Amino acid sequence: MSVSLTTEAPVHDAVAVPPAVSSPERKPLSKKELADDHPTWCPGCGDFSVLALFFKLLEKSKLWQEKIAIVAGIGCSSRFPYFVQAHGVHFIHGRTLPFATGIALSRPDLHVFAFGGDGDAYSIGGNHFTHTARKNVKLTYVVMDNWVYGLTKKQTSPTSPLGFKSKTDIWGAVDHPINPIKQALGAGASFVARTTHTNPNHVLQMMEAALAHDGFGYVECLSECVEFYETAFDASNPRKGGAFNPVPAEHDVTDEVAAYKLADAAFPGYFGIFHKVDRATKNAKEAQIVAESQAKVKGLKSWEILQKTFDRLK
Ligand SMILES: Cc1ncc(C[n+]2csc(CCOP(=O)(O)OP(=O)(O)O)c2C)c(N)n1
Ligand code: SF4
Ligand SMILES: [Mg+2]
Repeated sequence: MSVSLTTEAPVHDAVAVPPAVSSPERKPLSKKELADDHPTWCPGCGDFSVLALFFKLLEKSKLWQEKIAIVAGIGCSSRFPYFVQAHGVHFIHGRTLPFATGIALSRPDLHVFAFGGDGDAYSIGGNHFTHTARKNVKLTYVVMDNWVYGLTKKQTSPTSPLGFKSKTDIWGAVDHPINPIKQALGAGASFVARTTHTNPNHVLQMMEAALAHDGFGYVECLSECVEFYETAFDASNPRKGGAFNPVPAEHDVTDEVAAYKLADAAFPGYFGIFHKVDRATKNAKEAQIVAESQAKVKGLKSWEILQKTFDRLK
């Protein structure tokens, strides 16, 4: 994992926001080239599937490691950047999205992926989740939800169901859990999908669709913590007698109210794309403002404009 981002690319000097950079001529990177440190997750942890499918995603989409940045907060799932040979940042707990937003806005030549857990995303980072969704920052965010704080050894998380016994709720969780899909819809997310680590093809499909989305591509992925919440998702796993219910084919992904109703189904609920609409990204809006401002100062570089501002303040 590299921790520094090179700065040769123009920061805010670009008018158009180029898409994630891929090149059809270059050979796709293999898992061997993409893998970095050996994951430190417990054997059987659902996070392994997400990592394996992320490698597949990069290979399939021909995204080069020097053209992506991976940002995570703190948690077992947030160790993700260590395991990928690319630009990566293991940041502060819950602050994944502000950091990822900064990179996405200032480096339009990179595609930003953010990974994290339910605690990082919906608890300490809950406010950032809301605001990044409403601002429609162009990045791909995969939340590996295990309904528990894994790294800190079993505390109740915002998605732990009522009655879940943990170190913070020894008699069972009493607080109503949040529904991440409803939360994302309520915040105005432009792409909302749900998947589960036990269905690899589906995880890959959802990540591909999120990556292709021009905006905030959010994927809620059930990822079992075999150490502190084993069997949590059995009801969604056909191999354990559960049911994997795809979002009905007739569902209109542009219909937010229909998406909300689908998200209201009791566990195991539905899996697939709940919502997808085209809305201008913050990246495009900012690039436009910058271009218009720069047109007024004719050809000056960003630092020269900044210097002029400082000079005025003297
Ligand atoms: C500011 C701050 N508060 C609390 C912690 C302790 N802490 C580390 S990870 C974590 C929860 C992680 O849970 P989750 O995001 O669900 O990730 P998981 O380990 O389950 O993948 C907490 C509370 C911290 N590192 N920093
Ligand atoms: S504690 Fe749970 S979430 Fe963390 S690595 Fe182990 S199985 Fe995975
Ligand atoms: Mg968790």
